[in-house]
Amino acid sequence: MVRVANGVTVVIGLGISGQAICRHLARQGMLFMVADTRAAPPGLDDFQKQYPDIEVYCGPLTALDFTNAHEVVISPGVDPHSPGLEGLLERYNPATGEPMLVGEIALFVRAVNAPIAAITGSNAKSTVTTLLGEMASAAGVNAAVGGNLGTPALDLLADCPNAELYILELSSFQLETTPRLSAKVAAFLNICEDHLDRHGDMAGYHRAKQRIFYGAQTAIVNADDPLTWPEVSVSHVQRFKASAPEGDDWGVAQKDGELTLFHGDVAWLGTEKLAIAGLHNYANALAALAMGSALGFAKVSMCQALASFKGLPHRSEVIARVNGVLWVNDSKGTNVGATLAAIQGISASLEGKVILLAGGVGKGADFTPLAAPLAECAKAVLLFGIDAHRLKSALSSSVSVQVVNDLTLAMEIAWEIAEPGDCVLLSPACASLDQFINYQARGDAFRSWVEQKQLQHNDSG
Ligand code: UMA
Ligand code: ADP
Repeated sequence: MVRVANGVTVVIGLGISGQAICRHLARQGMLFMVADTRAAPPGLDDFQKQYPDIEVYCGPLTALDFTNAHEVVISPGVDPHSPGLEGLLERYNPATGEPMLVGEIALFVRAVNAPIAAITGSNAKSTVTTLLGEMASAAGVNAAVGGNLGTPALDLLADCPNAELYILELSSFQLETTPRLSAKVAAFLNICEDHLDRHGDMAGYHRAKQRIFYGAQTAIVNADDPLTWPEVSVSHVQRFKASAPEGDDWGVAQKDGELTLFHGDVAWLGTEKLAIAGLHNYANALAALAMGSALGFAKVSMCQALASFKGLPHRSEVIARVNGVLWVNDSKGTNVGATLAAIQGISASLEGKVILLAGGVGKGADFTPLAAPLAECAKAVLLFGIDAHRLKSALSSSVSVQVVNDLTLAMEIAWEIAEPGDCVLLSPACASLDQFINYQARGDAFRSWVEQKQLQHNDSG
């Protein structure tokens, strides 16, 4: 047994968040050590060079005795219910007034001295977080943007000490270990099955996401998705929906023959002015507008930022049109809800059929909601990765399905069967980690294959 010395904070995990937690504790002059379950966590050598006096324990958490620890701060990728951590979430810590085990965001809340705008949801977090950041910048507000996206939250405190606002994308993993966020504005965008392998079931996943509202002043919620509505009391609630608004809602409706974004009965911006497309993206725009309004941003600045926002790479990103076939990279579609949004967004304006490339790590999700929309609009589904056969069982009675070894093989088959007017869509409904380092590497592999094919095609033509 390795006994944690008296008064020492234990940082669990030496990944991106873990290292940010260490930097934060070092800045605060706290005594700390690191524990990581991996024999050789990535970045260990550099860490030890930078912090030669900090103890790093690599091995099972069950071999650690936390009795005398000051606090345990866990990385988001580690389950707080892992063996070895029993009882820590339930144990009261008299030094902090919080549980003995917390995550990085708890430390952020204690140290921050400007308001927090927080965004969670199964999908669209990064899009809305980025968009809100651009709205803040157009409105002349010095905002720091990060969290689950980009710079880890605790690094923002050091990098942007004069920020007037912190805009944080927060995952269920981060929220699960945040006792009280106290956000000025908290948005819960949508929820579909995801991360069930970690949270056990939808109830556990939903419970973690609901924590975004603890201590919030204003909640921004999806009018069409009651699971996003706060279960704790929040003074102000604003709703958005991807259809005509009711009452004071944010919504989208026809005006003078153009689909237009509305707040209540006031028209804000015609969707033809936007570079992002699809009803799901209009919902994202409305969520960001609702957040920006609650934060006091000027309407004109928000509309300006919205009109120039081109969307993020790997999210329904058009890569090329070759031989009349559209190739779209939605590698960030890592759950069923995202893939449904991509299929619906694309098939609405397609003359031909969709050829869907999907598969990877399914995280325990039920894939059957994809069957009916694919039956309507797909020519074929090409599956790869560890959960390809689970996807096949859910889809094969509705659409032509083929399991192949990897993404490259799927792209080669798609190239052969696609006809002018069709769209080859990479929207895997799964995480990438069985065959790629991350979703970006998967999307980059798709992009470079398509671009090379396009070059060959242009040369031969
Ligand atoms: N790990 C171990 N043992 C350990 C520590 C980690 O096996 O002791 C493993 C984890 O199980 C996981 C991997 O290492 O597979 C990384 O875990 P981590 O907690 O060290 O992750 P970080 O490198 O700190 O990155 C995390 C987020 N990753 C996760 O929550 C899994 C990053 O989000 C985030 O950008 C970063 O913190 C900064 O805040 C990525 C992500 O995939 C993009 N997030 C999930 C999502 O968006 O769906 C939640
Ligand atoms: P997150 O950070 O929550 O993963 P992203 O903005 O990165 O969100 O988008 C993730 C995936 O969700 C992409 O495939 C994107 O096309 C899809 N998506 C974007 N907006 C929505 C929405 N409102 N509903 C469902 N899926 C969406």
